Amino acid sequence: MPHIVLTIAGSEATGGAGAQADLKTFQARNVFGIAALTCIVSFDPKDNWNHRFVPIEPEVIADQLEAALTAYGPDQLNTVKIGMLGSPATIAVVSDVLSTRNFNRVVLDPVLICKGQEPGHALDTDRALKQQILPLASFVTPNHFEAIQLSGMKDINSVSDLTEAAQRIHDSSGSTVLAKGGVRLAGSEAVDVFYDGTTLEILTAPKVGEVAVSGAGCSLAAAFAAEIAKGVTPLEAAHSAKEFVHKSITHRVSSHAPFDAVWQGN
Ligand code: PXL
Repeated sequence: MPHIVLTIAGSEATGGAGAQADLKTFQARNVFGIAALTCIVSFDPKDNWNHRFVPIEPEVIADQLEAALTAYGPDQLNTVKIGMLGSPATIAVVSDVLSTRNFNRVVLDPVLICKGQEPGHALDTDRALKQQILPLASFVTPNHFEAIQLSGMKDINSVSDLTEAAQRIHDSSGSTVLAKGGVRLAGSEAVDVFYDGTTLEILTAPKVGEVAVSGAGCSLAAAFAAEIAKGVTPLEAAHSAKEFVHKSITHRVSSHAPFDAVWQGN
């Protein structure tokens, strides 16, 4: 029997990011992936590929989670990855459901702002995510922008800044942090920082170009979730997720969209 991992995430119709990236990653890492959708994101080719964002009704999110959590009991399903939630109403329902089951492993990819959302609305969403979801997370995987938001730092310009952000986020949330530098920090290496309160590890892989590839962050968090579901230690999971995403970026897929998408296959 494979290990089972649930993703609670949005759909991104070009297939690079969101639930599609999570499910492909789960398959590639040999775990049985299931998904509850929180929103539908459709990039708009007529408007500079900005995000069109439609939330799914909270009751429909609750229905999906009821189906998934009833089908798979706590003995089978104890790892969940959370991606884009996108609205305070969605956050409230996900937080309620998460509190009803003692998931040992909640991996929060704290997708904060989606282009195309109202700024005021996005601020409410950020606040709700910090207040209601972050306290339930055992692991949090912020990207550069999210690490700034969650740590309260002014900016992150170096590996030591990213390290400080990871430490601050750990200290305020209690979660193990895997902070993703991606292409945002200068230099030839893509650097991530792992910090669990005791172990601090700088993970590196050569950058594959200087342009962000869609789905890299989602796939890193999903691969990390798949590995810990199998019982791998968090630090080992971070290393193997990093290697997996490096490979997935190397095999990226280009399209008529102005960004490439990671490919988790060969
Ligand atoms: O990469 C962040 C992300 C997560 N989830 C969904 C998205 C995006 C970015 O486009 O659309 C659904």
